[in-house]
Amino acid sequence: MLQAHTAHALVAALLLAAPAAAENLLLIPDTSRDKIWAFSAYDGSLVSNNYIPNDGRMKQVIQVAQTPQGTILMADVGTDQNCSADDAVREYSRCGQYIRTLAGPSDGVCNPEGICMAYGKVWFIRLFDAAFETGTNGRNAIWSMNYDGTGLQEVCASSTFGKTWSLFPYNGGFLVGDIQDSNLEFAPLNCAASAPFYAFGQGGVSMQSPQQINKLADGTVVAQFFSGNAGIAFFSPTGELQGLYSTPTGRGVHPLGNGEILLSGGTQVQAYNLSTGQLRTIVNQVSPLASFRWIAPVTITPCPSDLDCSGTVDGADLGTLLGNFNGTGSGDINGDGVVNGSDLGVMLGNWGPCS
Ligand SMILES: [Ca+2]
Ligand SMILES: [Ca+2]
Ligand SMILES: [Ca+2]
Ligand SMILES: [Ca+2]
Repeated sequence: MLQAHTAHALVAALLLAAPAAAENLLLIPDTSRDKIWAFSAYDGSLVSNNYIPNDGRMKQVIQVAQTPQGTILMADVGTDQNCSADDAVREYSRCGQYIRTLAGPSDGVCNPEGICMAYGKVWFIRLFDAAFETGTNGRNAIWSMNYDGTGLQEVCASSTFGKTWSLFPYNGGFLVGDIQDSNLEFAPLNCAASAPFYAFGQGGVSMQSPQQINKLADGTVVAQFFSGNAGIAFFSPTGELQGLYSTPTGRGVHPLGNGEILLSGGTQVQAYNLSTGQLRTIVNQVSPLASFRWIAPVTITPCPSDLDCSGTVDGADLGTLLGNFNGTGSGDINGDGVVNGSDLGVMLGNWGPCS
């Protein structure tokens, strides 16, 4: 039978075990250091410059996307635009631990980059670059798979996909950035009527190498362009160019909760203020050099009792806690320096799936 003070501690811990608030973050790969940075989804402030550390697997992660079960998928084009073993879509836990590889060259998937969740599945671009990739029958295409990696298939390979790069779900299909002709193209899921959403040169400007595409709350489509008239471009919902603002970033674009727009690329992460037209620098990481890619939202539900980050508080976590009981280390959930009944109470209060 529990002693009174232990039972008291258990009750207190159970009362404290209410789930912590979920954290909304924006994750940006840094392909210079091969790690993932995290920023506040509200105002873009830096949360961590090493949110998912370099694990030796990441070679050139362009974009991440979060599955409904909370894991993080990384689209990695590998060391170059050739098709090699380090090209992959990999799955990581919400704690940033590698879980498994879901797609790679043995599946016909080379140079995966733009990745997103839409229409109940995972979607990504498979880039074919004739200058690099030889000896395969690959082509530029949109691929999909289920959240668990099953059902992997090429869905759409339009003849107008010159050299596809970015992917954004839009109007029942996708907007696709083509870095060969610098068009933004709309492709319905069956590719039946793939056509320019915005064709290069319209409006008398010459934005080239379209990168991330996104949408603002009012329906305005935004895209970053990396060369030519580089910067952030604004489009009506039907693709008329409405504005162009030169930026030093040219890669990622994502709306912030405070009404600003987060921009990424090169060594910088900046916020663009639509009202004032001003850029606010959040990070300019020159030494060691950063190379920021695209911006993806994630919601991280804290689950400190899930000691092994499996997504569930279960017997494995309990075993670790009991193994360290009256000592230190994994299982000190409340951080008071000792693993004891208080931590056990918290764990029992969190028992089951994390979210
Ligand atoms: Ca590659
Ligand atoms: Ca095209
Ligand atoms: Ca666990
Ligand atoms: Ca403790």
